[in-house]
Amino acid sequence: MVEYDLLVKNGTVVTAADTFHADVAIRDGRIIALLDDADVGLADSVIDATDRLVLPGGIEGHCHIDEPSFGGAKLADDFESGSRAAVCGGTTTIIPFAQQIEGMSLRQAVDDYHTKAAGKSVADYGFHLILSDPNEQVLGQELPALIADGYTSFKVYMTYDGLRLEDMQILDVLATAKAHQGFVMIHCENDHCIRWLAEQLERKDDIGPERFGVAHGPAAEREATHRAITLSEVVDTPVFIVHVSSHQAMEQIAWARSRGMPIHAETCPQYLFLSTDDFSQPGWEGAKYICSPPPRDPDNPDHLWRGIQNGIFQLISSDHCPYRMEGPGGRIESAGELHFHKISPGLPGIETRLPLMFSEGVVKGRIDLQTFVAITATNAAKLYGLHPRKGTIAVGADADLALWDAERTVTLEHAMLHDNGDYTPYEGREITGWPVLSMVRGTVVWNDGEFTAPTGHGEFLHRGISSAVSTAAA
Ligand code: DUC
Ligand code: ZN
Ligand code: ZN
Repeated sequence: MVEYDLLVKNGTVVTAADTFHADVAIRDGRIIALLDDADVGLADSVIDATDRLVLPGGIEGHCHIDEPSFGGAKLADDFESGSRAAVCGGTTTIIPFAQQIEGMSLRQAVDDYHTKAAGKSVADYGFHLILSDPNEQVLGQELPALIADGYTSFKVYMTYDGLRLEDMQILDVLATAKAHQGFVMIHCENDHCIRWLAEQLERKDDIGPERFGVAHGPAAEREATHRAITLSEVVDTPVFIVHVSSHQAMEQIAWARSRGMPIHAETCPQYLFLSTDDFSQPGWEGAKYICSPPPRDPDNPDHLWRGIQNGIFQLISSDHCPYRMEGPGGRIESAGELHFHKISPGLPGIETRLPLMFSEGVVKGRIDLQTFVAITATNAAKLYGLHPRKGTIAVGADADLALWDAERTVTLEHAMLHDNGDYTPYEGREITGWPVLSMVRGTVVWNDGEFTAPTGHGEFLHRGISSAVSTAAA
């Protein structure tokens, strides 16, 4: 008699709480038992996970896929290439953004992204919304209805033309979030400081890529982070600070958390592994590292690692925003000149997020396996309303698994990755530990070099209320 569709046998299961030996029994896409020594005769098929770590598939809570351009260049990934890159890197759920263009209804934005993703994503997916035009109709009707439909988180920007909201508007968004149990993510950079600093540099014709880090300096991020905390306090509702790059901004978050304020935050691999040294390389090479906010001084990563160890950051996200450098729609063509503010900002990273964090975090002893799972999967599931269905290995959860070879060493090259960009900022890095198999709802989608599921295997996820919001209300 067959009881299991699939048995993952002899692996070492790792969750945000424990590490233990167990066989994972799967039926109808869900985990139905964790067993000591399961009978292979009861399974339709068996994966031998001897010498493998069995982790919950990663959840990518911050990525830009098939979005309109940030500053001219065309984003390289659609839902097919972006989700393929995700699953090859051990990530099985992605939550990209559905961006509202000014003047467009939010519902229209969401419908457009459904069209972009359907039949293409191999990973399961939800959408955060980007609110660029929070008018009365949007805040009074569309947003509450969309929250009720499972779009429970939304991003607002303090900078970027066409996206930037004034503080009054952010307060209105926060008030709507509070009333309807939404969760607000904020891009924190002081727009006036950036523009003023950029103008000073332009006047001196001092416009090389490394000047991006001056115009988008840490003071602008620190001030805006503190302002976001203040806006959250005024409305009395939680916020999530996205892509924290500097220890100065992190210190604001630590300050708020030490006072019990419901401020949550992420940082990204680019702020842990890159620095101003990278975008100070000559010519277009430096342009490859421009993202907003930018990587900081070489001593900054040590501070951020301490923030991870101390729980100031709940998530590590990639902020995957890939461009090609070369060719039509690439960064070089769209910028036209080597000018720090004409180069579209954003870095690829959806596939390298987990291997980099495993190698530099777990293998180098900075974090333990439980923390690794928490900051790359479980906490995202909780904060974005997907737990306990996603982000853990437990009876009843979706069988979204990543099998890791903790010993495998790999030298990163863009040629081995699967996004549609034309470079990786991490070219040549030595990595120890590699995800060798990914499974989405019990279907193996990637098996050590081979795609094994049809394009479009991924399903849309209606998400519940963020744990940040439900615990703040308690
Ligand atoms: N930062 C980037 O670098 N790119 C896209 C969006 C963002 O906030
Ligand atoms: Zn942002
Ligand atoms: Zn982003």
